[in-house]
Amino acid sequence: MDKFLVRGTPKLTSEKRQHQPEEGDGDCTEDKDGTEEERPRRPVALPDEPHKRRATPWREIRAQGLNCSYTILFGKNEADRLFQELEKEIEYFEGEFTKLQVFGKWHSIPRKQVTYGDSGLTYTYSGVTFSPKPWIPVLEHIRDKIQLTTGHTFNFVLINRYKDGHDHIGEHRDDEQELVPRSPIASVSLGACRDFVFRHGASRGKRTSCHIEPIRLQLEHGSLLMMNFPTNRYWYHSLPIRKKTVAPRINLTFRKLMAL
Ligand SMILES: O=C(O)CCC(=O)C(=O)O
Repeated sequence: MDKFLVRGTPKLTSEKRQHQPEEGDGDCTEDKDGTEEERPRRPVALPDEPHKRRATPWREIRAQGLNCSYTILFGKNEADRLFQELEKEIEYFEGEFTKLQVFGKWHSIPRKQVTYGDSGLTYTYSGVTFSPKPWIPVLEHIRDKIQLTTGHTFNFVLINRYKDGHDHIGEHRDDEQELVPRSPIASVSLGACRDFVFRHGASRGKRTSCHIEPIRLQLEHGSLLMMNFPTNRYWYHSLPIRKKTVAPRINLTFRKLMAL
């Protein structure tokens, strides 16, 4: 899953993830592309502030082969509290698990990463197999809120921490063989608002077979982005470098894995 292209590398062969830094004018200022409609839908998200208890509307994001939904899952106070608790409780991988192999060379990943989940599961990408750490209360709380809100269940979470706008993740699809086929991926963002870009597989690289506009989103503090099937079959996503961002961000992608 997680492979990135080092600047100047001429050609990708087996890579699924590419690091393609894109420098924007600033954070969370770009226009949104793609088809979107705003309407209340089946899951009912209740903000944590009692005086604001009402369903948060979902934004439906649609394009050819892309099916995503976006909402604010946690109000500011709750999101602040969760961010602080994650900062205190999460123990990120160290040593060999902080490196990726690309073209036979090892590179440090430009962020911190860790996995938590049900025991017995494993997740392999870039040739490294990760065993999740056992669930802790703050992660169970976030997972349970997503499950209640969406009706989907999750047994694994990949956590990425970006210390500032220099940390990033390259273009990739979440298409590992361990994922339950057609299961959605639930992406919760806490901390700095960052740009997030979807690019259709047919529109990547120099020799593109067609031109499909990328879709740019801003992932806000407390937000939930549901990446539904078949999004990850056709679209790559990335969190580009944004040098003006100085604040940290934590992203949690909840997934449903099969025990292989
Ligand atoms: O930080 C993000 O929003 C993206 C994380 C991501 O792409 C992933 O976990 O696969």
